[in-house]
Amino acid sequence: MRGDFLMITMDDIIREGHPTLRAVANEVPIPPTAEDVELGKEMLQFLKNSQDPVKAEELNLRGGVGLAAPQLDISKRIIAVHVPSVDPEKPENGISTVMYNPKILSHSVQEACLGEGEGCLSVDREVPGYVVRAARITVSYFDEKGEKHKIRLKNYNAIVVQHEIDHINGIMFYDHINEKNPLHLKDGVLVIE
Ligand code: N9Y
Ligand code: NI
Repeated sequence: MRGDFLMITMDDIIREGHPTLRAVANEVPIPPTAEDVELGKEMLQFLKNSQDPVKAEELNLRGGVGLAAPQLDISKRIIAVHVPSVDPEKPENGISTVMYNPKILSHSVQEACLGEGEGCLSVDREVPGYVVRAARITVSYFDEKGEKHKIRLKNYNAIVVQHEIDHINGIMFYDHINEKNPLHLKDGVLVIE
């Protein structure tokens, strides 16, 4: 446990092989405790720092769009996502938030994957292959005030949130890759470039 909070860096992130990454994380009390609120803030700040070229270089951070508490060896159902919109005219296309006890309520039949495959800050190797997920999801979560939200996400935002919710369920991205043929894609899977 991190008693008082230091800035999160790459040294805080556990790597594959660590059992916490394979555990199902525990729900957190709602409203979140002061400690969990602080943790969420630090997780989001880490993502912002990691995407700031100057800070990322100074702190030696690998750029990331999402982080889940289990990656810090904290087995709690807390995730942070920071995906700035690519279109400055439409900031609402991005997503930047901390979610407590997030839950996928429903998902599309349509599937999607990133054309580049996926990586993970807890995985220090390239794992080639398509990570096929739902193209759209409806997610409920609680914010730092204990208020409940229900949102629909699609495409890249949906992929990121599914990657993070997988972490709180002990699932790694490569669990979704077709073992025999990593680059095989069924018809109808949307490829996000
Ligand atoms: C951090 C992962 C989460 C994403 C991987 C695929 C979907 C969610 C992460 C490893 C290195 C690259 C990095 C990344 C990025 C992308 C666009 C813009 C800026 C959380 N993680 N990455 N994975 N960076 N940066 O493991 O962000 O995609 O659980
Ligand atoms: Ni990850």
